[in-house]
Amino acid sequence: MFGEQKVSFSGVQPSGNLTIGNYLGAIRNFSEYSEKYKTFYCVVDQHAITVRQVPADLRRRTYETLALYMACGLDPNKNTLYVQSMVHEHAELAWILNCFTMFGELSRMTQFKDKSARHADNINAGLFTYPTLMAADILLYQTDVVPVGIDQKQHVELCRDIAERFNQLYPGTFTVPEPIMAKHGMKIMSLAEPTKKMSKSDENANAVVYILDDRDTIIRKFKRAVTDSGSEIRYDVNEKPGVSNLMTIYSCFTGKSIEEIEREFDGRGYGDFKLAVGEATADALAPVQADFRAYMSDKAGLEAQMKKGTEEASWYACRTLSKVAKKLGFVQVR
Ligand code: ATP
Ligand code: LTN
Repeated sequence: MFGEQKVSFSGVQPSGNLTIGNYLGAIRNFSEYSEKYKTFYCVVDQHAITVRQVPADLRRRTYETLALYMACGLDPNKNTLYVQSMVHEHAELAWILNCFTMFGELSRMTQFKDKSARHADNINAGLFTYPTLMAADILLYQTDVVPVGIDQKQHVELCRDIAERFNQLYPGTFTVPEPIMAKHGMKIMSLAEPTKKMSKSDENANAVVYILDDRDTIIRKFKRAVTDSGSEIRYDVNEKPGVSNLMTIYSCFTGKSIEEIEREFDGRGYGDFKLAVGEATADALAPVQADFRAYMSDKAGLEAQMKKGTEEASWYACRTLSKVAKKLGFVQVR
């Protein structure tokens, strides 16, 4: 809560091409709060450098992520859209929170364990303390809700623990946030290995549908998607993880319930079904792609939005950081 206003905050890393997992699990749900909440949606470029990035790619993807936010329906006049590294309070609060986060807590984070296994040559301290930067992002804005995919739930729970610990020592400092997950779509699985999360950093491009893939590519990827033995279109995550994942995607893009989908494809084969999923996905993404291209063709417009968002976010961030500094006993003479 900032004053009387409830707050929603979330972030996406500009670390690769965004997938339909990012879209259905996170970005699409951001706009749900635009009317009633004060909303902050950040391009978290400082998180992205925990693994090596090519500077030109990071820069381009930062613009692209902001353009995608807007193309996915986030109106910059109703939502504060900005870039993390342009608001220096994030890194400052992260340092402070590092001093209130336990080594053991960070060691238990599954994303750290996964990423350090995948990047064994670069297990840097940033990768380890990543959740405290994420906690700083969230707590700076006195956030009530954090719309995320299920893979981020553990980080938001750690953020709650940090906030509660801090509040116990310095009462009334932070709002304790809650993770909010889409009912369906909180974990879209890989098309090649449907027991694994669809991830933008997957090396197999056929396992992943990107928001910006063209229609033919989308349809081809779904045609090739791994399905299960048998031929029935039935939702059963344990027995039929491939088909169940496709049903979730189809449900998210068409608004049809799982029961309606089972009825629609009763007696029909996987071929028909996969084509329908591909077409529904391509149809739903087409307007997002068109808007994305329009926003990307106006770099000055994007920069103006970044500037506006930075100014708005900085005002809130500065308020919280100076409250924290006062509570801690830092001298502030200005
Ligand atoms: P990486 O593969 O590099 O770890 P990522 O694809 O997980 O990245 P992030 O930028 O870390 O992408 O995530 C942005 C948001 O998208 C987060 O809220 C995350 O939970 C959500 N998200 C990512 N992948 C999926 C998925 N497969 N299903 C649902 N939500 C997802
Ligand atoms: N850690 C998240 C991205 C992220 C985020 C946040 C999400 C950084 N800061 C604050 C919600 C709130 C990820 O890897 N997907």
